[in-house]
Amino acid sequence: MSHSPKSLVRSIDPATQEMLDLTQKAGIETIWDRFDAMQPQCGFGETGLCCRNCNMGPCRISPFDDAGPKLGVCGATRDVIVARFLDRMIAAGTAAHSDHGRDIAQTFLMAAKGEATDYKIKDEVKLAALAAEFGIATEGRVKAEIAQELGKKLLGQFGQQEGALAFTRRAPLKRQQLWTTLKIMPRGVDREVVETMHRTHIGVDNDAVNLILQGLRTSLADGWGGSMIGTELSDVMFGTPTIKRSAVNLGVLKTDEVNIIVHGHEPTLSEMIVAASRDPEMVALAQKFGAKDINIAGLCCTGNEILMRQGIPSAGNFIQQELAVATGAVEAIVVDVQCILPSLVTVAGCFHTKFITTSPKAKFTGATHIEFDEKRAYEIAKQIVRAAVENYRFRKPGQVHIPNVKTDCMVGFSVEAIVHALGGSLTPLIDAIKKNQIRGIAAVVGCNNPRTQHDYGHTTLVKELVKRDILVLSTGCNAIACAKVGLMLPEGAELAGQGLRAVCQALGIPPVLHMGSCVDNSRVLTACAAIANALGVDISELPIAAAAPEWMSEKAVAIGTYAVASGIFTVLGLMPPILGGPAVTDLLTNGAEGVVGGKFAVEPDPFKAADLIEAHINAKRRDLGLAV
Ligand code: NFS
Repeated sequence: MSHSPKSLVRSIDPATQEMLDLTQKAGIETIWDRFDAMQPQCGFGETGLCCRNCNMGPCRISPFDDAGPKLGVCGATRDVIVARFLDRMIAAGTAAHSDHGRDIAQTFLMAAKGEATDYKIKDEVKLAALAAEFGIATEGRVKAEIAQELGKKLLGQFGQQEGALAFTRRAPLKRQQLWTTLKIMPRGVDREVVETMHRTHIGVDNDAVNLILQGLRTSLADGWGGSMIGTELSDVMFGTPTIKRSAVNLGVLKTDEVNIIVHGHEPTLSEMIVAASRDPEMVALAQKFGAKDINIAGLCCTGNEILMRQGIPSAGNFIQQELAVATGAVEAIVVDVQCILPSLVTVAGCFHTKFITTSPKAKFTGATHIEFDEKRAYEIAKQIVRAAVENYRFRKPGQVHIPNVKTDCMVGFSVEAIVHALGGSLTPLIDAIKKNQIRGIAAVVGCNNPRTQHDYGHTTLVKELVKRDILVLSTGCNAIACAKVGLMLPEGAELAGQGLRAVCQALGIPPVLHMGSCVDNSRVLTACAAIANALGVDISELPIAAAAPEWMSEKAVAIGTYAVASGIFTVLGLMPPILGGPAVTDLLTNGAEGVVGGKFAVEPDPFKAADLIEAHINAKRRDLGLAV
């Protein structure tokens, strides 16, 4: 099928192109249309030089030395303004991941106490492992007791005021010592976010370097704190992901079934919706209304959570959400928090689709609100599923258009699943790296952004990396992009270089391993720490790198920053709003390496980004005395 030139420019994904043609014809506005309408965007904002932190502003400083005011009204320099704003982005991203982690910890604790009986301790092996890690006695104790103690300990991490976050102990000793020496060891999750908000208030911290150091500390509270707590406890409660098959893209929606899309981030809701959709009473009701069955599809990172654990297909990544609704085949799109476009209310309004919000934290004017309560989780999930099923009869067949585009994928690569696939330890992977079969590892993650062609940066970079024998660990919207082009099938190994291909073929795995949602980037940290510890080196000495080719959210800024603060070279495909602060830009893209062993690079061209990553990996290999 040939698509309009506009659709071809906007995305490389045929399902997206097809739906973009349709929405254009139908006059349904999408994220791309609003992005175009927003041009040209404010140059002060783009360079980070618009400060609205107090009511003497907004202060707009020209990035050029020769024009206009050089200081904010308070006297803040360009670098201070840029550093303050960047810190606030990090704090917001950390807050988002960590509030998710806190919700998981609270649900976990309620489950352990028997107050949220619909949630269970599914993975007792992981519970025992975490108990051992935290010095919790297990002898003669029932799992509920152990879980309660673990839940309390981890929930306590959010409000901890002193010391170090417990999971930082996973990092190599050298790394922990470095964080302590630099005074960037995260003390408590909430404390770091609050302190960042304090220090970026007018007239507090006015030294750009000191501000950035606090930004690093805050991000570490995300990666080694809030996010890691979210991942670990979700695994215990819902099961640690194991390798399984599924499918992605809009073609996973079904013409003859009730389609429910779960969208957002926290598995507490989506897991229950999946369970309720399998309830014989609900299935019978669907059949009564003429549907064959109930089909659940995910979107964004809650989609990744149920994809990894349940094999539930994903309808697409972030930027496809309006298009999923525009298929006219969705009875309900059910959301919790994060990455949910407010415009879904309008798009859903063009169809019979119910847009159901569930979190008291995330209401959307015009949506149907059915508030979720973990203590009555299954009952409410059934209520939501029922609302969707009853809506099936209002579907207008003439409005239904589901692109016949979907791709199979292999997912579920938790650290535990990788270790299992390797026969019980990471040693075979480390040996493959030593032998130069696998040159190194790159974590490619993050969002979509209408600033750049959808999925092009993600898939081109990843293809280039695997071609160069670099194993890719993937999460979030990158994972869905990779799955769409077949990189997450064992056959995807044909695109890999000789060495990586041989390893993948021997193990029957793809060259790109789906490690989960964005919160699950903590799995990448855990894996890197384990490899570094096995080799007796710091994370910054490993032949590894990270990239976020199409990032857009504040969460992505927090993730990129904790990667760098953990010693990982990180390539962004899009420029963050920092160029107005020359000293900050230099610190992040250059000086940081001498301090924390990691730094940022910004490279929109995925081929050049691959060159940067390859060069970095080669340099690290040389330093370790490994062949290049
Ligand atoms: Ni993470 Fe980006 Fe959102 Fe997931 Fe996708 S947009 S920061 S990848 S869904 S959180």
